[in-house]
Amino acid sequence: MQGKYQMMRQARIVLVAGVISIAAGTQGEVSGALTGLVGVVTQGQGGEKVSANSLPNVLENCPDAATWRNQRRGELLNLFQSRMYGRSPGASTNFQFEVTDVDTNALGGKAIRKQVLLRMFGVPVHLLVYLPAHATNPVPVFVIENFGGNHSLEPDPRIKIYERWTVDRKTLTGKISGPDESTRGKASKDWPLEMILSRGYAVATMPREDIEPDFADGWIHGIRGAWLKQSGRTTLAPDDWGAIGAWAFGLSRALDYLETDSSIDAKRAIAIGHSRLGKTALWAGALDERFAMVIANNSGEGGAALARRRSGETTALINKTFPHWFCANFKQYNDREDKLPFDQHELIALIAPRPVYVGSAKDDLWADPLGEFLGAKGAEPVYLLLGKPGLGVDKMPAENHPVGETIGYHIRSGGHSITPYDWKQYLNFADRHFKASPVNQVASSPSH
Ligand code: GTR
Repeated sequence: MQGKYQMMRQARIVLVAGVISIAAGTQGEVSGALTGLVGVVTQGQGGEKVSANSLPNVLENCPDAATWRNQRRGELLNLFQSRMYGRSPGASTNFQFEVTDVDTNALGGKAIRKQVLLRMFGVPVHLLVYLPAHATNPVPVFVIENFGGNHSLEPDPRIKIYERWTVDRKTLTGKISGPDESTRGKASKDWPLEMILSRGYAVATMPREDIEPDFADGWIHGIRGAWLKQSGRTTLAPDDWGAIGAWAFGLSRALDYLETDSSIDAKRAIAIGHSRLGKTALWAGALDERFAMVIANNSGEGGAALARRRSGETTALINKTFPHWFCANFKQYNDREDKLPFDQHELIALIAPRPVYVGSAKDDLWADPLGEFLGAKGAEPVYLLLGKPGLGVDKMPAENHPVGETIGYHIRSGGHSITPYDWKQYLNFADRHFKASPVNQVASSPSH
């Protein structure tokens, strides 16, 4: 899908207005003191000028930290809920969990692996947790949803395998298939578990399709459908949660479980995700302040990338292909991004003062790397207001040169994926903020 955008010219942003604004030439040159993004003009697909807009001021009527905390943050959160991601139920009372399997000799003795059955509004969600085997203290944890099922992380036959909802990419309809043994370990290159565990972190992951299958009518079969039924209703309201809201809810419920696990330090929980699940991680971090850190890898449109740039995927395109991701109200902004009462820098700002990291990839033009950088940069005024350093640079960094302080950013060479390089930067960033100590691993013979 990305191919047809490969020819897209690098977007240009030029200063339009504002006391403190951003000016950019090509991707790689973003300059200007930035304590508030005020105006942008974008050039988009084909290089023609597509819009001249004002980027909403994240600190509108917000002179100090107390006003941010007591008023502005709530205003913005409410706007994102009512216009974009929809309103999710609060912490669910209809939530249970059961630890169904513990293996103290996973990954050749390097890991403890737990399988936990979560139930959200009665819907079963399978959580897989890897912990470093030899940690002496509770460890920080990456909480992340996966695309391929838990069994895709690793070829270990003891990871439970289930029937799963899969989506036909052409018709965008779903069907239940499997369990498919041939897909065991198929995504292992995206999951450098040994590296993560040896750095002293746990990983807790679950398939997104357990929470909601990823197609237009998928919600009927997931937690939104179960919740609606239990609320005694049959149709979703225009501001009810979309699939991203449901997946974000799933991350929070996983954290509910992790808070009960004494090997985990749930005060150092990181919401992380790739692509649509990077959008999910940002939304989860905005809603649930228990997440001490948020990482969005290649999250693009509806994630870290500024919508007003209309570069790569646009609001109309995302709503057309994935009508279930956002609430129905969001469709009002198809081709009308300038009418949105917010932009994505304000989503990232909702995570402040907690550390947040935005990861881009050079060839991932569909996700608009410069838009992702500007989203991260645009959140900086709130970090500064709250007494934290933000991104700390004004220029888009060179490829494979991570930058940032409380807001981290890199643009990796290559395309749309989450790679060991990305994970390494996220671990370095987490180490810096959490000061985790690496775990001494004891090598032993493989357990499978
Ligand atoms: C694309 C979609 C993007 C991104 C990606 C993914 O098809 O247009 O917004 O989320 O999928 O999740 O891999």
